[in-house]
Amino acid sequence: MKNILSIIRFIGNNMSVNKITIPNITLYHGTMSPYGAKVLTALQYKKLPFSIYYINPLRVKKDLPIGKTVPVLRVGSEVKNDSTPICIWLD
Ligand SMILES: N[C@@H](CCC(=O)N[C@@H](CS)C(=O)NCC(=O)O)C(=O)O
Repeated sequence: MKNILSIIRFIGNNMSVNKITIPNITLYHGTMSPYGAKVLTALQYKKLPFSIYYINPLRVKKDLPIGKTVPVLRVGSEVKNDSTPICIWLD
């Protein structure tokens, strides 16, 4: 089941329709983070293909591409943090 989901996610992350390429979307999330859950919900609501990178709570600042808190969202080469601006960005 996990393999099927990763194949679907891979296809979703790499497919292009009529020359419009869907960028790779990665959510940097913490398992217990309500703010991360908010962005996760927004991604699911928008039916966007995305991957999740679970941040080790002991390495938050080291593992995040920007900022000091989760969530962080990468869309292609753009990266944003703070859940509310991220949700507005997705909208
Ligand atoms: N205003 C931020 C708050 C994010 C936040 O506080 N995240 C917590 C986890 S729920 C965090 O990353 N804390 C890291 C730390 O304290 O080292 C947002 O809405 O994204």
